[in-house]
Amino acid sequence: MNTLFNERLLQLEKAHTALLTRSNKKILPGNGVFDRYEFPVLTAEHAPLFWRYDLNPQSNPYLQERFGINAAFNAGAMKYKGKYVLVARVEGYDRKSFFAIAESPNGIDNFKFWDYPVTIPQIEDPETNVYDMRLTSHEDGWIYGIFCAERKDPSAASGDLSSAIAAAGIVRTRDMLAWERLPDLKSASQQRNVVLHPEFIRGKYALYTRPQEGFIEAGKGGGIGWALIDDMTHAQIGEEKIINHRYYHTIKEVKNGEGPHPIKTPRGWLHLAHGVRGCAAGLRYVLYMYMTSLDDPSRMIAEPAGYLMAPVGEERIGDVSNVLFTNGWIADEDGVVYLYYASSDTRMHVATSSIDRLVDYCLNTPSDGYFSAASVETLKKIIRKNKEYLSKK
Ligand code: M1P
Repeated sequence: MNTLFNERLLQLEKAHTALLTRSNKKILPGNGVFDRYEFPVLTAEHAPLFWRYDLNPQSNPYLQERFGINAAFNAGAMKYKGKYVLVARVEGYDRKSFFAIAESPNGIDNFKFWDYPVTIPQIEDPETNVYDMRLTSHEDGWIYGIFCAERKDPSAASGDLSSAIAAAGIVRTRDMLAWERLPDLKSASQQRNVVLHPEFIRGKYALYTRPQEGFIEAGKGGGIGWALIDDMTHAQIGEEKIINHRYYHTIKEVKNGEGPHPIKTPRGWLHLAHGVRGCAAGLRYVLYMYMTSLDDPSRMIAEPAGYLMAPVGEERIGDVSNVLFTNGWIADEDGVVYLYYASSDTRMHVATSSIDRLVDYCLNTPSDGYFSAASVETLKKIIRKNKEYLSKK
């Protein structure tokens, strides 16, 4: 009998069960737009013990970890068979990411990984790394997953082992178990953060894109793009226009990218995105929102100034610190919105809101005046309105 093995296993099981069954609590009073929760919803430690350990005392007498999980973040999300499902970017100690599905009965806690990770079929030119899947249950009947497929830059100088090329990989499924691989999106530029709109637009598929000049830099990319595609089985970008621009001295001056696909509301499409700016500490990633028109989802109708969410507390720290990133949200039938976001490329969190609250936020939050003087005027207007109201009370 291997006492060391058995004792360690008991301890590991106890800690794992406690983590997976921990209830999550809303942090109140919040800011009226959304509510954060006390605990992250998915972390590296949520990975099943039978992924990380060889559980046979004969072949693993010290009960050592054999397959370390470094992080679980940037998850696509959808409601599937009544469960809140995340398709997370899980990263091993070997730096490779893969996709794994975790589900929860209520969307805010008790997330549990399915037994096996997702098998993404390889294409002729296999990618080195995959990440950041956006899920779209399209009106054509398929569930699509669009992700970043990263390959070593074939034109990198000898000795340069970092330069890479980002392309949009595409898979589709009907049951979340078997995934059919389609050819990568053909695009004149590199692409990351590509998202499929859930409805046909004039009989075509519509993609939110993020043209970029290099692997890291968006450069002259301009912002979040929009392109209509004839056939998802041979997706190719022809005309691409920028629908959400970047501007000097804003939260998205360096780059931005669509988050999950937009949510349809009676007042327009609600969009969630990330914006990036530079500072002395490096890049700072925050989440922001905008709205587009119901009759033309590529036409902006509202954009509040600045960010919706920026990293706070523990969210600020991780493998890539000062980052919030999102590629998944779920709008329930009762109007509650579960906004899933990752912090610092390390862990997943949830915030909840509602369609009505988010529409109110988008339509009634002042937009960016692009100058300090304009911000002062906006603030003075709010103060005067409050003073007037309060004096009459
Ligand atoms: O490290 C922060 C994020 O960087 C990239 O996002 P973007 O393409 O906008 O720069 C992605 O690699 C993303 O996965 C990562 O979270």
